[in-house]
Amino acid sequence: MLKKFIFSESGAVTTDYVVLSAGVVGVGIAVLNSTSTGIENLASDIDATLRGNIVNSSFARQSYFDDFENGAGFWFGGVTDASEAAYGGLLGPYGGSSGAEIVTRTYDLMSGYDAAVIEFDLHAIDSWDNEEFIMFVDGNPISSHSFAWQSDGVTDSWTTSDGNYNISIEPAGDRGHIGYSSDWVDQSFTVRVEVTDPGPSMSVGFGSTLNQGVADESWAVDNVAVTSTNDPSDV
Ligand SMILES: [Ca+2]
Ligand SMILES: [Ca+2]
Ligand SMILES: [Ca+2]
Repeated sequence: MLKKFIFSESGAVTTDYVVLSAGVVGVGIAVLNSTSTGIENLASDIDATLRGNIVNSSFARQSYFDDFENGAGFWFGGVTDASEAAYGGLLGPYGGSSGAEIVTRTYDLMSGYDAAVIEFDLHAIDSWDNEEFIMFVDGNPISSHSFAWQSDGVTDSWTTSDGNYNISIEPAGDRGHIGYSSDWVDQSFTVRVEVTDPGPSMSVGFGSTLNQGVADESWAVDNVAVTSTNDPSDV
């Protein structure tokens, strides 16, 4: 199998081989990152290329993007599902985690940028009763937002007083059944977080205080974009 990939001259099959080997190469890159600053940038570039998810790299900005149409990628604790046509592939659905961070991804941010922008779609699915969806950056909760099945929009919220985070959340449509349990209505939101001075790497994660079964109430995220930039207003 492997031999066949290596000797193939087909671009499509070669891509398959790269995807196949990316996990193995990643182990080596992790070691390089921890031992050599000089090699780190090169290792990071190769790593990101193998992941295939730097979608826009220029002097102005660098972006990572996950649409979860082909699995959870480098999300630790990641599960994906594509069983609901209206949602497509998404990270989740997840039930409660007692407020703890249940899924996270660490991003290597290119040097030379003093800000980062995190953007994603949030789906509040089925019978929410004012439980909290919690966002984490570098392992620390930076915000929580509550939803209720019988109410449109956000029903309660908390955001950190740390001035390095500027958080916004907007409904992406009216509340109504979109997917999963047809007994309960759902609502989607567009979330944006501007981070000042994120440092050379930044982890982004999520959790919730949902307290019933995942088939009864859940959350999922999709289209997660993380962009290094000097001008968040341009992202
Ligand atoms: Ca998707
Ligand atoms: Ca539903
Ligand atoms: Ca509940």
